Amino acid sequence: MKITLIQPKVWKDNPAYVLEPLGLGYLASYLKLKGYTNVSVKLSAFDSEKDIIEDAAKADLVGITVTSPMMTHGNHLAKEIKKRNKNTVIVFGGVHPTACPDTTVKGENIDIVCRGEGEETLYGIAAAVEQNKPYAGIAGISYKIDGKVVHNKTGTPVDNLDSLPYPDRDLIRQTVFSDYFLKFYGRRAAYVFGGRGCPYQCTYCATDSVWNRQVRLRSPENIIGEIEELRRIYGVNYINFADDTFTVNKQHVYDFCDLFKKKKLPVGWGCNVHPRTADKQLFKEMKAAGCTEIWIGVESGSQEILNELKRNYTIEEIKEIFAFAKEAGIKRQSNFIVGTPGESRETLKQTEQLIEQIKPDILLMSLFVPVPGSELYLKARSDGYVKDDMDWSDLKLIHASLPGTRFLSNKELLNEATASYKKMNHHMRRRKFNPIEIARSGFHTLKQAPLTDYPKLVTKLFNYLKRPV
Ligand code: B12
Ligand code: SF4
Repeated sequence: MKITLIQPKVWKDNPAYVLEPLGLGYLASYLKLKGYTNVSVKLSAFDSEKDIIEDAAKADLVGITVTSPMMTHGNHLAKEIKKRNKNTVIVFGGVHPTACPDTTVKGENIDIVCRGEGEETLYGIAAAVEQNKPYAGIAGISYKIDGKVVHNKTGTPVDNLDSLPYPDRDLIRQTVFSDYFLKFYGRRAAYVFGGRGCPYQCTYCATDSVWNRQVRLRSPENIIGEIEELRRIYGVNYINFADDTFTVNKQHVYDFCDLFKKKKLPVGWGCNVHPRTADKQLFKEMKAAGCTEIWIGVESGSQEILNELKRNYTIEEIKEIFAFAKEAGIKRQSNFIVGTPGESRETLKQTEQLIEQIKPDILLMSLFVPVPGSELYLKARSDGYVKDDMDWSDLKLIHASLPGTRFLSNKELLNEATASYKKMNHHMRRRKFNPIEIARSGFHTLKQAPLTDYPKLVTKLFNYLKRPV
């Protein structure tokens, strides 16, 4: 039985912006564990469309992973595959189909939608396809019988994450992605998912549609085993934890740091932190165990907006957490969303003020988009601003098709946001040529890199310094 798994492109005019598809890596290794060894993974970022379609058309089962902006290309691939082989069973999975199972499965070239976690579900589908059995007993899927959509009962999330095999890194081409990180960020990095589920309920976030709010964590031994493998086989020297909130359970982080230190792994790491889940002591431990940077979704400098987004912290807590991380010597990346429904000139000003006060080391600002799976998406849909079957590939970081906020028209919002970004970027540029910071970060990178990576790192440094400011 041949199975092909595919990662489509993201946006129409910007096909990149994908990283290693961990989800497909998990699905592939789980299928192999269960005896389905003829599995290939095709990545639109690297494989030609012809190659992907031809390979998939020879498969008995095709699995396509999609976030919302991948839907357009995912649908296109499904159509081309079905044109060549109408008997191939095509399954869509990932956050978009999970959030919008009805509209997704109505697509004429999609046979099944997987809702939520996919390992056990895809295995169930593979067994049914192989034995030509009905899909009735497979939990977590939606499909059609005589054109009518049927939703089977919801699947049970994997309780013991340590029972899952590590993602198949060869099939998802870890080396290529790690090389990309080395070229652009000076370190051979890989994504690792240390736990599933987030207890918070931020209104702009879609993550709980796949993972729900119940947090499940892999043991420190299991996570570190994966990191050792990444180091040994792929030469990885930096881990980006993709967990929604790596610090969700402090004791777990302490245990992880203890083991990391005992193993003396020459690997750095970074993770997402929710301000309510960390403190001074935790940051010190994390730093001692190799954490070099944290990413904090601050989102806004306005307390009203934070409350409206159900962010669950105060501006004071933000300031405190940034100060703690600085004291521990951890780089702080702050993410802000501009243009959520309550945004006004005043709240934008408050955001600028907060940025000046917390002085993040890396600043990211993006424009609000109500993504499927989030509470704000449901609101925008009931207000008629977005439709389930709209062309999601039009949604970009800076995009102009939304109606604006309660206080600013779309045009005003874009003008204000652009001005604000320029101002803030200027603040970041002032920090960019701080020689102490350059020396510190250069030393850190060299400490973690194998000697063979040194030439590339020197070229990277020159390019960085040459870049116009
Ligand atoms: C890492 C990450 C990224 C990386 C790229 C990841 C990649 N592989 O390309 C970067 C930083 C580039 C990124 C960018 C963006 N991201 Co992002 N990202 C994530 C994050 C944090 C982790 C993804 C991950 O690795 N998960 C781990 C794997 C194991 O899970 P998985 O892929 O979902 O797979 C499981 C199931 O979904 C299912 N499954 C998945 N595919 C399939 C296929 C089949 C056939 C089956 C049966 C099952 C199945 O089974 C898998 C195993 O259980 C998630 C949040 C989250 N916690 O998931 C957001 C998330 C996916 N991102 C999101 C968004 C909005 C974006 C951006 C649009 C942001 C922006 N405005 O630029 C872009 C879009 C780029 C893109 N690739 O789609 C949203 C998606 C919402 C939506 N409706 O699409 C999420 C959910 C974040 C959120 N809080 O809302 N992202
Ligand atoms: S934004 Fe972060 S903290 Fe909030 S629900 Fe999503 S993953 Fe959890």
